[in-house]
Order: sequence, then structure tokens, then C-alpha cells
Amino acid sequence: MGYTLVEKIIKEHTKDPLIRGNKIDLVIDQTLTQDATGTMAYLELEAIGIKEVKTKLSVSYVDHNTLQNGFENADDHRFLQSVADKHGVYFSRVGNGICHQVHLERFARPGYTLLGSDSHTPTGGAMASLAIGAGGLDVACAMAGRPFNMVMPKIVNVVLKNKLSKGVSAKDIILYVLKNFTVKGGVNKVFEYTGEGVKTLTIPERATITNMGAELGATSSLFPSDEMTLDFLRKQNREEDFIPLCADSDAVYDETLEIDLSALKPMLACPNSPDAVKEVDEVKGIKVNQVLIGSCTNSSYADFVKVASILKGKTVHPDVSLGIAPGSRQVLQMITKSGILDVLLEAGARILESACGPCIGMGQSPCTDGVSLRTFNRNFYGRSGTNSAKVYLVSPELAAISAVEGVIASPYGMDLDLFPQPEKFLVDDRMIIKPTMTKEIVLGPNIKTLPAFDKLPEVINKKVILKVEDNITTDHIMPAGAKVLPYRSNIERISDFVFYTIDESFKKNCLKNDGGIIVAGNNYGQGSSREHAAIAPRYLGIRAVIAKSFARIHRQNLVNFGILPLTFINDDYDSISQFDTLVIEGLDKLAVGVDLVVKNVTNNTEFMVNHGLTEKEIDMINAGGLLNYIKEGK
Ligand code: MIC
Ligand code: SF4
Repeated sequence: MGYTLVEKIIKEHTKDPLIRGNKIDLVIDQTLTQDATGTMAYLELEAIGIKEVKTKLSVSYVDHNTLQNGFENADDHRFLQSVADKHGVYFSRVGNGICHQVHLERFARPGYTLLGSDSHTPTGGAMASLAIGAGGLDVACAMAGRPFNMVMPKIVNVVLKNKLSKGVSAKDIILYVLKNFTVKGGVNKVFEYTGEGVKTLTIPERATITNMGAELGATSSLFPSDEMTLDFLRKQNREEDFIPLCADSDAVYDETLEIDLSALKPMLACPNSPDAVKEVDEVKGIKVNQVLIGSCTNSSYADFVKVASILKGKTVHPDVSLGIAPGSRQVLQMITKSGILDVLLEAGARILESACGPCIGMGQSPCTDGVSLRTFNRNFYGRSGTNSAKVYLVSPELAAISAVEGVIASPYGMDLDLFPQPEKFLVDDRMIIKPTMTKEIVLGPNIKTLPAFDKLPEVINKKVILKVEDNITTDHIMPAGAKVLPYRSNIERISDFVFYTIDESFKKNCLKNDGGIIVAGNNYGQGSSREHAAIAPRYLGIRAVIAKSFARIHRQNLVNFGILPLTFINDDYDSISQFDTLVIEGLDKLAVGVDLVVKNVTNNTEFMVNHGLTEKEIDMINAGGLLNYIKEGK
């Protein structure tokens, strides 16, 4: 029996048997961090106490907190640069680009494993890297040479047939997959793309798909390493990084989805979920206020070729604000030299920094009730900074034509290659600083060490502080945006904002009741990898989350910070109300596979929950979290 591509990479990086659903320890070759999660990750690395990172390569990017309204973000950047130098980590300076775009251009390698403290790390799957998003502490542990403990995923075969029609793009492929699988359909799965349609897709197109595969809740997405991979690496002066890699023809998959690329039409994800996918013809004509082209999903040179092909000689509609953010300095310099930037400027585009920017609510919030078309990957409630805004996720070509027409419009059938693709990329790594391991770390007044957390008590006897529905995102739990992001290095301060967009009294209720429990529906914690969505609630005394199901990264973050992730065994969600008192006893005897009884003393009922913890995770939870566990010498 042959191997799938993901199995081929995993078996080179683990000693454990490749049994789907079992936990495995994966050796990590490369790590990446970004500034919003990185400050905490490097403080954790300091707490673990190693001198030099043990990976083949670790890179620290600065791309999220680039608005510098006060000293906080600039202090974070200075800290990150110093701590990177101290521990042997490469440092990609602010303005050099979005971590996933730059990593793909300069570092991702076929057959390697990459762990990143950002949920869109799977972008590297376009280069046949097994690239996985995780919380900062897991990435710090990987830098310290510890293997990454993960569930051996189920493997979905997405078979691509034929080729895309004009005006239909890679974004439409991933939107189609999202429509089929939904935002919770990919948990603990890897999506492998196969079939003859694969060779029609370039690396940037593949990267759009693997990037947004994160919205499926998937562990990762992967393309084979083939002629396209070699071509891209050659153009990046990295030919020596190439190895061919693909699944065996008799590989066994758990599920299959066939897509006839020639039958796809332009699509878009409607507010407020990446899986609320419709064909553009169903929503054509809606008036648009804002169009933004950028983010780690769609900001490559190839994307701007399409955008410029549509905008050439045209003017942005008077009621639309068009912003563009090239994904990296490389892309920005190349569109400058090729004349594309001039076309965009002539059409009336606003040029934003090569950074995450509006994708994470760092500026460009839409007007009240505004309709915003974005080439990004997430349109969760409140993420744009305007709660009443209606954010649609679209391809660059759909964005561009709509910016001109002032309404949602279709690019179907349009010619999009007025500008040639480059023979070579412009390679200049001077903004990526090599570590010298000579500097000492520089902190700042807003950079606080991680609070200490106590052990798991024998009994949890606490109130339900909040009850929430299905698909609660980490943007709900721990909002981002220009106001909150500067406090990522200060848990006490950032805890003011936990659940702020849906329940302003969350913190007050935690303090009044000495912490408590959260009750949730399915897919709790989807979206970002930000461990602050676990650390800050833990800081406020949250000891357990009882949900119908969890998103993968967030569940791990809860365990890492000593919060019990419990799932309902039966249909008991409806029997619980906010402020009910729940009692969970016998926590000193937590054991693998042994379910727990939860007593609801307010309405005198009880129900069963499953903790799903491994032996190691039980030890971690008992210790009060992963850092305590490591400090105990484990
Ligand atoms: C996001 O897209 O939500 C982020 C911001 O990149 C996050 C990381 C963070 O919250 O810092 C992610 O995707 O992991
Ligand atoms: Fe940055 Fe947005 Fe990509 Fe997250 S999804 S890494 S915020 S561009």
C-alpha cells in the first residue's frame, strides 16, 4: 500500500506509527513567528531557558502590529529583534512583508516540516512543506527542540480536473472546498490536492488555496512538489532547495472531493463566515463602499497582474475606496519596476504597507453598515473594526472589477494577462537580519512576563460566566484590531477585552465570581492561533470550557494554559444557563478515557463530559499548564 504525500513527510519526521486519530510526535525543521503572537512566544522561550534554537531555521517576522500609535508596538519590534539575535533566529524587519508570503518566497522547502504561531502557516503547503499553525508556546517548544504533539490527521484527496476558465481563480477553488466542507469540516484533517488540474496552478495560486485551507479548521493543506515548484524556486534563486515529491498512485485517502475546474464560476464568501459561499451571480449588483486587495491569501505579483489588467485605463468608482497592500517588499518592488503600481495609482488606488493591515483591523475599518470586498481569508463578526460592516471575501479579479463598477460584479470571461509574469523574482534579503547571538534582550514598560498559573484543583465549583453558540472565533474571545493588539505582551491589560464584542461584562463577572466556566456550541475557538484567547481567560480564572466541539489549535492552547477542554457526550447543552453553578469533582483522578460527571447544582441535574486528554496532557493540565510541566523537568 502506497503513501499519501502527508504520510511521506510525517514518516520522515516521527518514530510513531501512522495510525489516523492517534497522537504522534513530529520533529519540526522550521518555525515562524509573527509579532502579534511572537512577543509571548519568545517570552515563553526565555522561560524555557535555551541558549540557541534547535531547529534548522527559525524566523521572526514583524507584519501585524505595524500601526505605531504609541510606543507599545515599536517596543515589541525592538524586543523581537533583540531576542531573535540572542537565540539564533532570523529577523524579518517591519515592512518586509507578511510572514507567510515572505516565508514562501525565501524559506519554505518541499518535504520540510514548519510550525508557525499563526493559523495561516499552512500557506507553506503550496511548496509541499508540511506547514502547521499552533499556539506560541508550542512554537517556543519546537524552537527548544521539542517535537510537536499532534493528532495523526485524516487525509482528504481533493482531485482537480481540467483547468480554470478565464476570470475564475484559485480563490474560487478554496471557496468551493469551504462550501463543501464548512468551517468545521476540516478539523484534524489534511487536504491533499492531486489530479491533472494541479499542474495548471502556479505556486502563488496554490498558496491561496493552502492559506485559506486554515478556514476549514484543517491541520494543513498540501500540493505536490513538481515542475511548478522547481520553476518558482529557480526564479527565487533557490533551485537547490528543490526535491520532487508526490503521493504514491495507490495511496489511501479517507475522503475524496472531485472538482472540475472548468465548471467553477467566480464565487464569494458572504458576511460573516468564510463558508457562507455563493456564486457571484446570486449577489451581483450590491453597492460597494470599500475594496481591499492584499493579505497573506492574495497579494502576490501574479494577483496584481490580474488587478492591473482590469484597472488599466479605468478609474475607481467615486463611492468606492480601493486599498492595495502588496504581500511583501519583493512584490512591491516588482510591481513598481514593471509599471503595475503606476496603473493602480492612476486608477485611484490607495497604497498600504506590505503588512497584514486591515485584515486584522489595523486601520481601514469600513463605514457604518459599509459593504467591503476583501481578498482576505476571514470575515468574522467585528474583525474589520466596524461591527455593522458587511465583509465579503473575494478573488483579486472580482475585487478589481467591482471597484470600478461600484457594485459587486463578475470577472467571468475577462482577459487578465495584460502584463507578463516575471522571468525572475527580485531577490534581496537585506531586510532579513541574520542572528549574531551577541545581543541582550531589550524590554519595554508594556512587555510583562507571563503570569504564574496554579495547579488544577481537585474540584471545580464555579458559575457559567458565559454561554455561547456554535463557531465562536478567537476574534470573539480575544479581539484584535488597532486598539487591542498593542497589549499582546501584557496579559493583565489585554484581559480587559476578553469577549468584549459580545459581552462587555465578561471580565467584571469573572472577577465577581472568582473565575468560572464557559459553555459553548460546536467548533469553539475557530480561526486564529492566538494563545491570548486561552491565556487571558485563564488569567481571569476560567478553569474549564464545556463545548459541543473544539477547533484544533484553540483546544491545544487551552490545554497548554491549564484550562480543561470538555465536550458534551449527550445533548445537554440546552440544560445549562448562564450563571448556573456547575461542580466537577474527582479532578485529582483524571485518567485517559475516563469521562467526568458535571453536576448542575442550580437546576439539580447532571451530565457527562469527555476530556479527550492524553496522559501527557493530563500531566500538563494537572501542573497548571505546559510551562509548569516543563519546569517540573518533564
Ligand atoms: C489572524 O489572521 O487572525 C492572525 C492575526 O494572523 C492570527 C494570529 C494572531 O492573532 O496574532 C492567526 O491567524 O493565527
Ligand atoms: Fe496577517 Fe491576515 Fe494573514 Fe492573519 S490572515 S497573517 S492577519 S494577513
